[in-house]
Amino acid sequence: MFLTEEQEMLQQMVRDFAQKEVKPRAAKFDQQEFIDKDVLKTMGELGLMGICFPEKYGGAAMDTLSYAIAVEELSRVCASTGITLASHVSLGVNSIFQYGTEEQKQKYMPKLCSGEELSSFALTEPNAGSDAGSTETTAVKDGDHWVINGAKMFITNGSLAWTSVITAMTDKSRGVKGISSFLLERGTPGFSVGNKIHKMGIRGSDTVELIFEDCRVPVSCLLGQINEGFKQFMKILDGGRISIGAMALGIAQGALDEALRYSKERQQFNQPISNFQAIQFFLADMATEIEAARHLVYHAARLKDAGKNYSMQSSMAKLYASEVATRTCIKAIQIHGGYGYTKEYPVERMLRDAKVCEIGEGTSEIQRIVIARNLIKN
Ligand code: COS
Repeated sequence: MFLTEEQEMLQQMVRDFAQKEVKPRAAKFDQQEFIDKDVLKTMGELGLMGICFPEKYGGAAMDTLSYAIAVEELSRVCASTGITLASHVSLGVNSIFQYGTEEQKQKYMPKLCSGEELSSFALTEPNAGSDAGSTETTAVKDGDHWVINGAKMFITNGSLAWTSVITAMTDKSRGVKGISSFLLERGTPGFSVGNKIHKMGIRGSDTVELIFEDCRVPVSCLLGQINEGFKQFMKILDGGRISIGAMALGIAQGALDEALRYSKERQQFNQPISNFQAIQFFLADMATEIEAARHLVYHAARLKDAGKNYSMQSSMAKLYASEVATRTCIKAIQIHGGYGYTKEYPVERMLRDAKVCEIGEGTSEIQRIVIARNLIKN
């Protein structure tokens, strides 16, 4: 779909890597609940961990569309690997790139972009999910330090990350305009990793609680402007939603790949089931919806690259691609019949993985709110 030569080369490179190195181990990652370290290391060597950041910070200086394509190709075979990259790039590293001081960027980005270290982004709390502004974690100023107390929930890459961008209430009287972001390093006293979350899908991806108990950090750990944290992370989420759309798109494409292959191999009534119109209609609908989702995801990425407003389009891309992914996986299982319902075939894992795309980085209902608010305000 109208890619530049550079984007096509990137797509081929990630596809080769994903098919050769990741696909054969995707079921294992799902079962063991972690991704083998060498996969992340190779992703770093391929330039994926800093794909869309400037070379001066160790990035590969590619565009957002290339990044979306990388997430798509990885998620096509293993969504756990796709979301590990997406959380790292869109949320963890991008927060530092967008809001960090030059000193913070110089200190953290090269190791994060090379894949030597991972990053996480900790916004969600036990009592602050869709209502992201009701942050209960607090940061209280004490001389030239901040003292942080609270807990974060469902944090992707949380136990592996060297850097965690966290949000905390710095002025409760100002509501959402009293939230700030901080950049914390692993091992900071008072900052610990809580329970590992055992999930239905994307089980290879690291998801944990983070805990802050009188965690004292110097004022230099503030990320961006004081009390501007809400707007900062809303902008970060706008970009993140493109990558979750890309992840959903990849899962859907992977399910179609499997369904197509199976329908040509599986013989019933003395012929491949792909000869039957019932199966053909499934395949046609799946392919059409995937193509529409791809247009939305790539369009949002292109708007971002062109420096245009893309908030509504990234929500549309995420909303539509996520719902397409779930529908496509259900159809792929139906085409596989009884075998699709077993762990012998990857489509059951793909359905479990797809479901999270309708929940994480803003539920489908939140995306509809963002889209509707944009429509009404314009
Ligand atoms: N970019 C920049 N600023 C934004 C913004 C965006 N995308 N969205 C909101 N803002 C600003 C608003 O303009 C407003 O500032 P002003 O009063 O100065 O205009 C401020 O932020 C508060 O916005 P709003 O009143 O819309 O906040 P709400 O509490 O109503 O929340 C939703 C809005 C529901 C959209 C938001 O809480 C949300 O996205 N929730 C889901 C969070 C999420 O995705 N969690 C999963 C995280 S997984 S990493």
